[in-house]
Amino acid sequence: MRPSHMLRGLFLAAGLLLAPLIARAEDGHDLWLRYRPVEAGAAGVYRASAGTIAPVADTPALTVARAELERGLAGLLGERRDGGGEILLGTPRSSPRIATLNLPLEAAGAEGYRIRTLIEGGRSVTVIAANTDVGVLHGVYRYLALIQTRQPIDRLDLVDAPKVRYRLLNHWDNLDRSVERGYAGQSIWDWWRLPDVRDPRYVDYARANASIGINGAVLNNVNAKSDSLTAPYIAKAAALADTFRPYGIKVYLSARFSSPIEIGGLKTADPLDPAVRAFWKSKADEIYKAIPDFGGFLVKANSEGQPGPQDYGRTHADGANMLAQAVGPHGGIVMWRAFVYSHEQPDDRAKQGYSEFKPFDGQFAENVIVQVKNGAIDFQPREPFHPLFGAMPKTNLGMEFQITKEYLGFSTHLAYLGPMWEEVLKADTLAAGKGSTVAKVVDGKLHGYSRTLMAGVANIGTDRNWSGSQFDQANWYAFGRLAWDPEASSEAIARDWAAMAFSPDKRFVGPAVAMMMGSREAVVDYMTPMGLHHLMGRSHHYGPGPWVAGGERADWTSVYYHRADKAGIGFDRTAKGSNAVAQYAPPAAAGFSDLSTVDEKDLLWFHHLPWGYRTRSGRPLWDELVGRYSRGVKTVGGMQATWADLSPYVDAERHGEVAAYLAIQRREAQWWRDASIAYFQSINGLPLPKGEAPPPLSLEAYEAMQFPFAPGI
Ligand code: GCW
Repeated sequence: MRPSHMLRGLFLAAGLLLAPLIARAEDGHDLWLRYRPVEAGAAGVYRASAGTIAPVADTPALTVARAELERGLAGLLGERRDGGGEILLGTPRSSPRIATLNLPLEAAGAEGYRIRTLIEGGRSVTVIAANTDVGVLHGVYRYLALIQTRQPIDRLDLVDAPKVRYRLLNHWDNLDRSVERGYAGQSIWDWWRLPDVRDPRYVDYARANASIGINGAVLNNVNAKSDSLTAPYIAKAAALADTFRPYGIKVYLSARFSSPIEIGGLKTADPLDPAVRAFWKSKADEIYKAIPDFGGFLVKANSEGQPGPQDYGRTHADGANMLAQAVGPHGGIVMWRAFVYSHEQPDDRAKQGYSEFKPFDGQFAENVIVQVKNGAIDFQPREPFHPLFGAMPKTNLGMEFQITKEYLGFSTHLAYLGPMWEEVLKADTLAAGKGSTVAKVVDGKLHGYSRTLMAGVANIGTDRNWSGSQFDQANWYAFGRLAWDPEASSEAIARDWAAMAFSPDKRFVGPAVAMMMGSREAVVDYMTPMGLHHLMGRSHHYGPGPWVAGGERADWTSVYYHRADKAGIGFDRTAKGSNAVAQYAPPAAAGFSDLSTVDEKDLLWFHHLPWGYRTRSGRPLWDELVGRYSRGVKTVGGMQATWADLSPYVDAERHGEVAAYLAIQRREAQWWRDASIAYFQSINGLPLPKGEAPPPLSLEAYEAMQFPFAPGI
């Protein structure tokens, strides 16, 4: 044997011996698709039914479905699985065997699946069947998730289908690879090297999305550049579309409304001008030539300085319908954002979206979806549901959530957003009687919408762990699951994620999920308790800035929102104040207006109250606020302790990373508490409640802190 061979042999032998002892280093790159081996004790049972995979028809989606199944089973159960079971996947059209089974597949719809165990000649055959190839792929991911979360798979009979038709990520990614409000590195879209170079990450991105049912991606920032609609960029988008297609994911683009001027050589972008309409029609035709299944356009118009139809005295409906007419013949849609507010408008900013859109209910084309943020201001740690939900029965309304944590501590604070989204989706608009939940608006049941949409502003970037932190992956995951089923439980989703991303061991999942479920409320407590909102540092939104005042526009300041003075605090949105409550259905408005019925979590969103106002705890408002700030900090301390205890179940790399982030969060939670208290105390002159520590620094010291390099702008 040559010495080099001998050495290699030695290393191999040593490696084999040590392998079981050394947990594989992990960096989170595999997301929830880690497919690590099932414990020896349980693996046998799984191997008995998850055996060989029958051949599939040679279509792109079925090919990736089979490959994913093989990859997942090989990881979970090993390459050799000769327990006798067989897995059969396909559609009645692609598989004669499945066709003869005559499985009821109506409930699987166009993207769902049915999984059923049959016994054929004494051996188990697991059938993963669907009406479409991509439905089969979704079924494969569900099947793998059952094993990943250690559910039984030997007697399956389940059927599932998405309740929402368009389940989209919105990337606020710029063409120079910076990401607006991105905290996970640069954009994963390497626009410069596309279309020639197709980063393998694009495939993993598609796999991750398909595994949770996301079926579309808006590639570029809503603050859009017209360049995205030029031929070279269409070709780049087409390369991504080609990569995503087998996974059932379509590409969409944000369209800048003034493109006819910037790249079309026209003098106007007036939506009623025939030349402008012709521009958009031919632009759509050009895109569909390169991307036959192009999804459509997302538009931010007449908002925060973006161009729009109002520049020409036209309406949102005029603008949206023009684009809808251009993509309609190709099957495309237009998502028109309702996030609008204007500095010329002195009215409460919370009212402006409703005021601008409600009058046009029924005037939008059938293939337009008005995309509404969950709350009326802007992705705050807590907002009451947006008053447009329930108020536009004749207009398709879609939900826009923000997965990236612009206002919840960027990627260094652990905040699981599932409960926040669930809270909004479960909120009852009372628009058509009790049970008119936001979820039922969004899934179309309440008003019979022809098209339904859930969009999430992505938290994905070039960081190895994709989302900037390990736990922020859970927000991507939860968004997909809730888009599929807006009535799902965020806690059940957290359990699945924790089991797949870390460990299915109950001793891990229980405490980890408890920590996740309380994490968003902790952020609310230490940043903006009891209905306070928009108190973050100016423009970068990093850290506390309750003192922010002056500057370009009032509704970009904190004092506009908290309205604190010597006498009290809070934004009066009742009939005595801005009367924003009147935008809700009357019973909901009454509930918010009445101090005896409004939930204390929304108290200062709707009411301006004296510092001595008696809260439900019996404490005066000021004491209650201080108590909640402190409680938030304490909760983070508890999260640190929980995480420390979980080290036996987590690889050292990820455990260390999460611990380091929690230390940042603990420090910043304390900073939030201290700076907020210092500021409000300077306004009300009140003493701190007994036992509450005074802020260690002066208010001036907090105010003087500058963060010129905060990420995400
Ligand atoms: O919250 C604000 C953000 C902007 C964003 C805007 C929007 C894309 O601070 O960065 O712009 O919302 O949703 O359009």
